[in-house]
Amino acid sequence: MKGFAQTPVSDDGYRLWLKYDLINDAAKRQAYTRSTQFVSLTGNSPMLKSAANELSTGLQGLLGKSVPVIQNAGNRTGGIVLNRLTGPDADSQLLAKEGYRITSKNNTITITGKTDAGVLYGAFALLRQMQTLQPVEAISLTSNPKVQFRMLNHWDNVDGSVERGYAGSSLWKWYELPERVDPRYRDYARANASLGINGTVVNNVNASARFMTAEYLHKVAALADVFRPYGIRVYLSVYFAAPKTLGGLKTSDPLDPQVRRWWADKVKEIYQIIPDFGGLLVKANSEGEPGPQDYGRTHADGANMLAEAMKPYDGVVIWRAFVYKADPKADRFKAAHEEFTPLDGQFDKKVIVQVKNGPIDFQPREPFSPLFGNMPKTSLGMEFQITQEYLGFATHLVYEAPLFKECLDADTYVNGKGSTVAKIVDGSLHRYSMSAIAGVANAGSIRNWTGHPIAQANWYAFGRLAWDHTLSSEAIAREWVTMTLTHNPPATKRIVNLMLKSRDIYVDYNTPLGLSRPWSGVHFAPEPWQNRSSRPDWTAVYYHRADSAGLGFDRTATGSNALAQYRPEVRRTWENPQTCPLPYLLWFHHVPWNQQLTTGRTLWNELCTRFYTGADSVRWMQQEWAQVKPAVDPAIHADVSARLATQQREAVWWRDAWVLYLQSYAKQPIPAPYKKPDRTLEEVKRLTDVYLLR
Ligand code: GCV
Repeated sequence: MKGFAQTPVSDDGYRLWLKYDLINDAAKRQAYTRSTQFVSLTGNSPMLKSAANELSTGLQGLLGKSVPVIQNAGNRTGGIVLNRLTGPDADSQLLAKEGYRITSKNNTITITGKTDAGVLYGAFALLRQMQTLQPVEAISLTSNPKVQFRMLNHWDNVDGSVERGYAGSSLWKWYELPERVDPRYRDYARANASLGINGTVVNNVNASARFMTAEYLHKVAALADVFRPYGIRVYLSVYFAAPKTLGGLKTSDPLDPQVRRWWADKVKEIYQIIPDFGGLLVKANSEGEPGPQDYGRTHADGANMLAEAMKPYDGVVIWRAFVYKADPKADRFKAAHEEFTPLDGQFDKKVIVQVKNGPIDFQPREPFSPLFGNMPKTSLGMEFQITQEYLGFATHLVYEAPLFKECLDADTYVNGKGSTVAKIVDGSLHRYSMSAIAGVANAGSIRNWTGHPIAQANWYAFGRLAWDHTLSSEAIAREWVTMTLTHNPPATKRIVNLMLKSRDIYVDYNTPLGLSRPWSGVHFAPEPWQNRSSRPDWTAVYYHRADSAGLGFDRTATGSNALAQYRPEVRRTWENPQTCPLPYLLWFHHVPWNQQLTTGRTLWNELCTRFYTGADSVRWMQQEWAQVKPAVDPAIHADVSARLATQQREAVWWRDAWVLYLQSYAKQPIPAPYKKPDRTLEEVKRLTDVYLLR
């Protein structure tokens, strides 16, 4: 490849997308310098100080000169003015609470916000403009967040482990807190603030009651102190049975007056220790966690009890809708809808019900959850998973923005065409009083935060979409690559293209045509044959339903009829195998092996084509990545190359596992031009067994 001007220096990935390396283009630097002689702020607010310091540090790096922070520049021109509005102003009309406006006049750039947080987000937006080499002379940029609560959910445990975490251990060092505050906490906050993330749940939803003790609340308070100047509030996951286990009560029944008192006192204590505490997140009656149903009460009873305790404070209760029972006859797909829609209208105003994007569990591709659109009287929040539980951990390169967008852009038709999931989540369609979007974090203690260097882009993409779900996957990828990996245009184009294709490639070798695999012993290795567990919905065969007739889960009226949970416009398209989009086909239909699909191939041939082209495409990814070597830092390049080699090997493993296993039902040869795997099903199983060993 020609035209690489950069001399890469070794990069450990720690700085994420906030690298602030010197801009090589001297003309650009000069243009930026004209309006960055100083950063001016008025007053002493910690958030404005964060904004000013970030600008000063960022510009020093980008422009190679020091940029002083001054108090109240008055009439001085040639710098950046942080303008926190204190009264009505022409710009107030344009701005939401946390929005910002960036304008330029007489070589002076003004960043206006109605709140300190708005100014802080504007500061990061201006830096982003320069990091991506956009002109700023005539800048006029107004941006408001579309969603109110933009949060990370950490599934981090008291012992430092992270459930479904693949990037080292927890960022939070509970045994050192509150006295020792790792400097990394601040960088975590900076990274989130740069995206507009304004909340973080620091502990796992499979929660320990320990977080409700004064001992731990003081540790959490130390984190809150670091996050506050970056506009981030802390939230805690709740162990619903804490009144019993911690409070020594006989029950945790949400209608019991003593239990209610216990929670009211506990919440009061929390706010005494953390005055701007964000709220409580609850996983109840799900996967063995305690909850209100243990006492014959509903999810609404449980959530409303906590809402009552929160009433005196500016905080919320986030109640998860991820529930399913071990009923051998039930379809897990339908569970959340069945349990929650009858409760619509019963939740307190302070409650947000947080719904996973799909009806099952963060699969590589799922249709949108039928709860979206069916709870008009309850503020529904979105839960995405950034950490790659089902997307190859931290070894497979999968850029998730297309997955997030596919769900957000899906049309529920609930109020006619254009009733997208995004419009439900941002609250506009049903006029929700609150809106929320959460991402299960992929950050851990590994130096580069996410293990796979490209997985940083998933954190980035989540944050950018949480702020503005109309951004395109491509635009976000381009921004991230430019800020993080290279300024070289041909290399950027190549990497962005690779990222955009990566999710479909993964789906092709992992779960094509709407296959799913929610449970296997390790959540890592292929195990489509897995048919034994304590409950049926924790087996693989429950989901794919392969038999001698065909493959897939019949969710039409002849099967579980889960499709009835969707609006007729959606249902009609999906219930007919001829019109059902191929990516969702096996989610809804048990399709005969010899059924001809819209591609002109039979199901069996199409499956083989997908598995083989998917696995082959990883080789293409390797080749593309090799091409950008001169434009990317050598350490990062080598890291991604090595992970791609693992991905290639494992993609073939997934392919072989599925085709050999399914072949035992389809009883057909692997179609030309594909070669049959050079190992047997038994050999593939033995490899999986390795990962099942304790
Ligand atoms: C935190 C899946 C994951 C669990 C996770 C659960 C949830 O089942 O495998 O690790 O538990 O989802 O979202 O609650």
